[in-house]
Amino acid sequence: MRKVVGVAALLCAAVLAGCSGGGEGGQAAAGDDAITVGFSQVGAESEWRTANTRSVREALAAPEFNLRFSDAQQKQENQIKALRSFIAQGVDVIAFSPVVETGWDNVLREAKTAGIPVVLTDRAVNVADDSLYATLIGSDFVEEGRRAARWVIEDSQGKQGPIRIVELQGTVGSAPANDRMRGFKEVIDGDSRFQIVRSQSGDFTRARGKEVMEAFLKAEGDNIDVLFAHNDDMAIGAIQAIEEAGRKPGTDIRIVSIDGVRGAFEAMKAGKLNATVECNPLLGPQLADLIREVHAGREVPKRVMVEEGVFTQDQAEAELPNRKY
Ligand code: GYE
Repeated sequence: MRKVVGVAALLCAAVLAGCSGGGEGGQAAAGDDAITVGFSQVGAESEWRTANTRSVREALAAPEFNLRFSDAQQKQENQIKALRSFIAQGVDVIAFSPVVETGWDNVLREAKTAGIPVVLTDRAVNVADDSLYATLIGSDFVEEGRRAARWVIEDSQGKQGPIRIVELQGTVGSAPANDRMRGFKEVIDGDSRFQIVRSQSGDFTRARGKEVMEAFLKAEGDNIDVLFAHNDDMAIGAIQAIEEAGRKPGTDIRIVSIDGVRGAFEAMKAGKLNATVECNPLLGPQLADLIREVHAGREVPKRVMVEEGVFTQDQAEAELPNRKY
């Protein structure tokens, strides 16, 4: 690995806009037998992602690791470029959080041919051949969608239908958007009072969440009872849109979202968000363990799940000081 470091640094500078090493100012340098990891992150679209990046950087630190970090800015083409660059650099292990599920077969085959194991983190891929990656560490997004729907049903006890729901989807084609939508619908479809009247992507960002909610409000007027947002950031953007439209978020429109970031707990404390389903971004330590294992050539489980729960307004104040993201 040592010999290719010069080339790697060059490639890094030339090919990857967001590429940076792990050893930033004042930190220890990577040791001689450090594991060189190429990590391609989705972007910086949400509070969840920021916490996830921090956790990964901390866990894959020098001297044990030599981290090459690249930010894809939510674009698959950037990620494919980054992965090809990591292959050219001859990194020991590639880890990445795929922006979308499909379109990975070719580049993953290239990694396999080069003998570089791939660890998926956070989001899944849809490939014909499962042996193209070693393992996936991440949350059960389908279950998160089900949990959000179960909360809506519980919250609507004694209410008569029709109960009109709008849905803010995550990034189109991403595993969390596909799975959360599926899990939510599966449970909601079991109760005939509910109708999902609008469902559109807000790309997991506050700005888009606000814009799309504005469009929903324009189209549906006062006929929206519930908002289900695939992440907290979009819910927070939507809360602003609802307030600007002169309605009361959390009261006139009941809101459930996913992640459990600090901003969601603050919004719950203020009575504007009703519930958040936890999705833990602090995957760094478990990711580091899996990287150690695959690098040592040991067998790892194909799927590693993250444990998480659901929080409501009445728990927000007590739970807030415990939140680590
Ligand atoms: O829920 C959202 C982020 O992939 C689980 O991506 C992650 C999702 C998370 O942008 O906030």
